[in-house]
Parts: sequence; C-alpha cells; structure tokens
Amino acid sequence: MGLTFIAIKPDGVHRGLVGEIIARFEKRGLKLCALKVVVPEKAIAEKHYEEHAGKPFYPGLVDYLCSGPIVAMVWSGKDVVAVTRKMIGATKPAQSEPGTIRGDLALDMGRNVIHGSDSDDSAQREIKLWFKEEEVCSKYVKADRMWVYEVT
Ligand code: IDP
Repeated sequence: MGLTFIAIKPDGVHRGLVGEIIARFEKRGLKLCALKVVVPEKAIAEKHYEEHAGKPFYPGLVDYLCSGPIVAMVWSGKDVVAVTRKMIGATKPAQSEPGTIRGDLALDMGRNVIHGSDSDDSAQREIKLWFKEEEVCSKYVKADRMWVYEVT
C-alpha cells in the first residue's frame, strides 16, 4: 500500500477543521500512520514548496505555512495519492467540486486549508522532510482491513 503526506495548513487548524478533515480520511478507509502538530521552520517550508521557488506567490506561501501550527500526517491505503488528491479538490477553491475538502471548506487559493502530495515521488520526499523514519507507523494491520478491501 502506498503512503502520502497530508498537512492541514494553519488556517485549517485555526478554523477548527482538524477533526472534520481527519474524519473524512478515516471514513474513507485510509490508515493513519503518523501525525504531529508543528509550527514549520522557514527552511523546511521553503524546501517543501521548492518547486514554486521564484514564483511571485512563493514568499507569501512560505509565510502562510509558517504562520501557525500545521497538522502533519502520513496516510496509507490503496491508490492513496490519487484518492486523497480527489478528496482535497482543485487548488483554486472556486474550481473545487462540492464534496471535496476545499470545495466544502475553502474560498481562497492562498488559504486553501490542506496540502496533499501530488505523486508517489513527492510523497516520499515530503514524508522524509517532515518525519523521522521511526515516527511513521505504516506496518500495523488495521482491524477493519477485510471490510475495506477485497482480500483474496
Ligand atoms: P496544490 O496544493 O493543490 O498541490 P500547488 O500548485 O502545488 O497546489 O501549489 C501549492 C500551494 O501554493 C497551493 O495549495 C496554494 O496554497 C498556493 N498557490 C498556488 N498557486 C498560487 C497562486 O497563483 N497564488 C497564490 N497561492 C498559490
């Protein structure tokens, strides 16, 4: 099963959306492998968003991520990157479908509540950036596994 890195951004924490967002991933059947509340250091935020370095919105984006605590998480499951990206919705909330996290809970691209890795390679890079190896518990078997997956 794959892994992905998910972060509830500072606006999501301040707005009290942590429980609502985690509940959506749990109800979908995904497995929580790591979770911590952290105020990002600037260097880590810069690294996290390094693909956007040089773009006009980059400094504001880094300041936004560092502006308060985030909830950093690792989730696991079948097709977890694709599934969580769909659940998160489009980057621009106006284009996020209702039923997605951003489509239900956000209005502004610069305050779009949540981050999710966009590929398996990004997920690996981001998990390594935010977590030590021993902080990620991906080996346990979730008790509902046989009811979430068709086990052959
Ligand atoms: P994603 O978060 O949907 O993967 P990315 O294109 O990777 O979207 O952009 C990362 C984050 O940067 C977005 O979630 C959003 O908060 C911010 N962002 C992206 N493009 C813009 C922009 O044009 N103006 C302001 N913020 C932006």
